[in-house]
Amino acid sequence: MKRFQRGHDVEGLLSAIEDTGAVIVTEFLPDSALIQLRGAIKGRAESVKAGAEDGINFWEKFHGAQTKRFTGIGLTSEVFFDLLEDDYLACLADRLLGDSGHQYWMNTCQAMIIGPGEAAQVLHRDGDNWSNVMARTWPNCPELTVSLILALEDVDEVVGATRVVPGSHRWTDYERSPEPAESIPATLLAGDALIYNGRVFHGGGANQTVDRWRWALHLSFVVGWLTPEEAASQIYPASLIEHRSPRVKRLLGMSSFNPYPGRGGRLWLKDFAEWI
Ligand SMILES: O=C(O)CCC(=O)C(=O)O
Repeated sequence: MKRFQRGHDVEGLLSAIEDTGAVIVTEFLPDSALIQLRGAIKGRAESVKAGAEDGINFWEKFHGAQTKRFTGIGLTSEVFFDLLEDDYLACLADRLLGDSGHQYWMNTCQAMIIGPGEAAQVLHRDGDNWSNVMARTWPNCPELTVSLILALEDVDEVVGATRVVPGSHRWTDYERSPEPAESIPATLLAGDALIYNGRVFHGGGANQTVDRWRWALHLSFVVGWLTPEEAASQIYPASLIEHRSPRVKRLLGMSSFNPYPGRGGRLWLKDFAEWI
């Protein structure tokens, strides 16, 4: 996987993502923001139990019994909003999800804190959240989603670095499943970010330690004509959002979707009218 310093031209990043499916951006988040975000997430993690509690076996396994996850990151850290406004990430997402006239939602922002002894997550494609679109249009499906994993502390292979199967976004056979040995770890220093498209196989790595947690934050975007994973407009109170930029409002589902200049209908309307 190629590594680029933050600020490297977006064309270079795009061509690496096109080639491999993923790229690492070093020093993605400045130290001051990193310290603030890490503190907020560690504080909240103290009251979160490891494991999914919905009683659905698949999700318990997918999220990991020893792993802590939570969303609503903007309820505890203002850095969340800075990330939504981040010019560099916006530029990349605009290009990757450009088919939707640059209108996309935040898909989800969640802490992914892999605990000691956790097994490797199943390798999967994030685009399979919308598998009907993926399966029916593969291998020519539009880019539906783009994801970022930000290291809040250094992340090495033994603590559970995300594993990526390079080039798997270009496999012609949609049904082909990767062997674990085809994956490589995305090791990150605190503040670095792994950015990957919705078609590449990847998954959280096994945490082989007995006492270290893998501290990371996931942030992803999805095209505006699909339903995001996190119901942001139900999580964030209007008072926290209404004074923010049109971009943040749109990302969090607090304004309409208009496909212009693309084709298609306006969506997420109020009495047939667009709103913001
Ligand atoms: O934790 C990770 O490194 C990846 C997690 C992931 O890909 C997911 O849950 O969709």
